[in-house]
Amino acid sequence: MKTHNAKCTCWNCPAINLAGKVDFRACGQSKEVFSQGTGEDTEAYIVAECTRRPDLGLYDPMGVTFDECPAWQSTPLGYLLKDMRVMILGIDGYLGWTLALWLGSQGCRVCGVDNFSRRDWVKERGAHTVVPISRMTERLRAARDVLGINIEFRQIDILNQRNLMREFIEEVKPEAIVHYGECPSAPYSMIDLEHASYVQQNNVLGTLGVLFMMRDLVPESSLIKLGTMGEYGTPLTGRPLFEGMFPADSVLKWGDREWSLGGEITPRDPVSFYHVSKVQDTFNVYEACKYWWLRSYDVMQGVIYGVHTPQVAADPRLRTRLDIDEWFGTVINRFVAQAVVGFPLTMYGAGEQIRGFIALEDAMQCMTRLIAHPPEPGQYDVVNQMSGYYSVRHLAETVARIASQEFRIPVVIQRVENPRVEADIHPFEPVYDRLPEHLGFKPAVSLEEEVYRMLELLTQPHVKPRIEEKKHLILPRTWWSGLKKQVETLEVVEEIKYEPGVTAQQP
Ligand code: USQ
Repeated sequence: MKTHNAKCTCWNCPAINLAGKVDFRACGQSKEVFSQGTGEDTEAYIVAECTRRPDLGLYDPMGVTFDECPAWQSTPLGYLLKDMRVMILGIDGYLGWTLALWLGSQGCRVCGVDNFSRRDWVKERGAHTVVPISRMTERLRAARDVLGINIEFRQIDILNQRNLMREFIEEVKPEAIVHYGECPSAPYSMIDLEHASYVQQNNVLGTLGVLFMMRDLVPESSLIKLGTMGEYGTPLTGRPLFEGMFPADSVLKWGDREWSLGGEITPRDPVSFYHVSKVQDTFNVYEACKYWWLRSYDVMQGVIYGVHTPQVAADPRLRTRLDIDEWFGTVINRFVAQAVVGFPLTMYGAGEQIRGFIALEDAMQCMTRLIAHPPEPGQYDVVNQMSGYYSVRHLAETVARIASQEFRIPVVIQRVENPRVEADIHPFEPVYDRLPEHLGFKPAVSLEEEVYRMLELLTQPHVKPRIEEKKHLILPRTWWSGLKKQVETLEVVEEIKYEPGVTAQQP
């Protein structure tokens, strides 16, 4: 079977220790230097020692491929290291919990940390997850009883309890660390100075601590760090949004002179103080890879949406959270909830803003493929993780159409004042080739399918009243300008009524 990582070698594998006649943690050294000479006679040679197969002794790290190594096992998502130890930071969140169950069912040994701050932020705003979720102890028990997955959990604050974090990493020696442990909300970071400072400190300094711990304790482990497509902004020139770095053949032209831009980090133009924190992370992670030869994928994820994976749907106690308030609800999740309770869908401004999107289940597939294909020592790499891009108007119309035609819910779409400072009419050309072309990602869920699944869940009697209860938190009141008022309706755009006689069926 041809898989995306079959020909990776021990050079990529986190289960090795590197040794050799060279200061291989110094910056600027490349694989080529070592592959040229592996003999005693050369100045720069490097050897590997396998922590899983110590019987191999010292050997050439490029000599064994994943498809030759018995520690790497073939799965539908590529070769995966047997019982791979994966640590998830932010394991109690929307993505973290979903990934824990997903990876557990792929055979990984999953552990994770969380300080439950997502639950606290949402509570602070007076909101709640509309899909009920269990306490962590209940979640862990259900994972074991229903799915046979044992997850090792520690309640740790990454930023303020660095000693505990250090001890846990030392104890587990994770082979991959997935970092979801940040505050993910642009509007939350724009409430006031206190919230902006909190988000930046929590995110940037929390991550910086993790980088130092990885340097000291698990330098061969890979870091899969959640960034955001919003780091790039929406440049009005229409310049493509490359995957982190300029491609090799790009050129900077000024006057009659030209320079290659290949490999340089592309310009960032974040759209909130939260997005700025992600840009700062980008540079910190990049530097750590350069100084210490850490290995990292910086995942520029589009706006996430959805409720479904086979694991979270397996039992009500395993469900992941779903927020729909102005601070923690992402746009599609909000539109579906609004449709369910007859609240006119809130398109901000012209509704022509375009963003990249990815369904929850597809995001899980991408993360697994990244974990299965660890970067090389020193490799800082970026993927744009999305499966398509749409305007906000297209999303509103899609939700309205499916709700009315399939669920007999009439839907009104409105345009409201845009509380954010963002271009609402702009070009948008994201490049998102690496995951599908190099890592075998095939989106498995269409926008329509996931909206349908969401409507199915959100219309349930144990969910719908929880949306009704928080209806007053739907209209945004956090203005980027600092204004203190609720947004007003600019226009009622469309009213889509269900057609009598149309029966519900899955698209
Ligand atoms: N929007 C509306 N109506 C709404 C909510 C949002 O028109 O009721 C618009 C916003 O103005 C924006 C777009 O929809 O243009 C997306 O907004 P969002 O709230 O869904 O997403 P955003 O604030 O960009 O942040 C979310 C996640 C964040 C992640 C980011 C990916 O909360 O963690 O980094 O998506 S991206 O947008 O690609 O930067």
